[in-house]
Amino acid sequence: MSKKRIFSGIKPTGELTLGSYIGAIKNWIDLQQEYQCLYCIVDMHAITIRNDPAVLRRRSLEQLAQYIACGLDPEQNIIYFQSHVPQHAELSWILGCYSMLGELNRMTQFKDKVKKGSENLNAGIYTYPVLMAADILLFQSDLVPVGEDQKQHVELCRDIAIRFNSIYGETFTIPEPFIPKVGARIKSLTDPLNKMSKSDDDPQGSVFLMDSPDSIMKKFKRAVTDMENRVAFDPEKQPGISNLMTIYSSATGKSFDEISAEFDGKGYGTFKVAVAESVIELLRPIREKTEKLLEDKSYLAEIYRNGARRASELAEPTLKLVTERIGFVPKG
Ligand code: AQP
Repeated sequence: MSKKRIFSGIKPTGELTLGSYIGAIKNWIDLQQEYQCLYCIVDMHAITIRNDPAVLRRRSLEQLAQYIACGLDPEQNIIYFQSHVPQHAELSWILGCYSMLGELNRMTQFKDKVKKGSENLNAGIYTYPVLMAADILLFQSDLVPVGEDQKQHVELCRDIAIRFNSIYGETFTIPEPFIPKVGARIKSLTDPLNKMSKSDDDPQGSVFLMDSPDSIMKKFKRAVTDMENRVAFDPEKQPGISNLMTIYSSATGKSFDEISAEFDGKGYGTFKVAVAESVIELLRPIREKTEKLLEDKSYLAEIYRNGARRASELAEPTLKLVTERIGFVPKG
């Protein structure tokens, strides 16, 4: 039996964080043996915000190096830049014609951005979930590993696929969201009610994969906690401590009970230093390998060219089937 297929991606809108690693990449690594995986740098999604072109290019390459440094095998997985595979944009246009305004209006991420009153509320932000549906459906993906916040977009993708299939007959595989239990959402160190984000205005809230050990230690020492003075997992009453426990658990493999026992009566200061040290050791090899990979741009180019070629080959039969079904004249 052929392996089930997985598509996932991260947009290069900022430096990758510990949240990107624990919430996404770490899970991808666990999946790479069992599934056929496409791991994309979704640069087309990144341009819904304004970027300095040189910075976007640097971040995109850095993100590719980080995928590999984190342990993704470029032979086993298809790793590529979204903009190098034009079928993403082609299918996105078609699927846009099968997506209803009412559906897009209901997307929480879009509504949040409207509520925040961003100055750059462009059409790309609105149609972002359609492009995401195209990313997934283009490869007949079975599973989509995403964080809790992206679940609604995967549901929309399923609805679009079901609609298309019901009009034209079986065309798309209906994908399932795959949400990890631990680390589903890593919170900001300075604002533990909110997600740790690449583009957070407060860089003290996020630990970046390329942060120096010194900077990581400082960020954890300053992390917001509470007055309870006990290391217990209680996200309602103790969101900061619970977040630090999730991070520590992910870095060391220890359970929450083990962590509570280890720091019983020891105070938050000791706990914060232990979390920082575990993260420093977790990220050290990733940072060092990324730096090394970035020294050899031709190796990276070989990976992304090869990835784009393989992704494009895999996408072509689906796009051909879709265009036939909707009535475009075959290219011949
Ligand atoms: N803090 C997090 N905890 C758990 N998972 C996270 N992810 C990101 N941050 C965390 C997961 O990473 C995947 C890729 O996300 P993305 O970069 O494409 O979009 P995002 O979720 O919007 O990430 P950011 O860092 O918050 O980016 P910006 O600041 O640009 O909006 C997703 O599976 C996501 O859940």
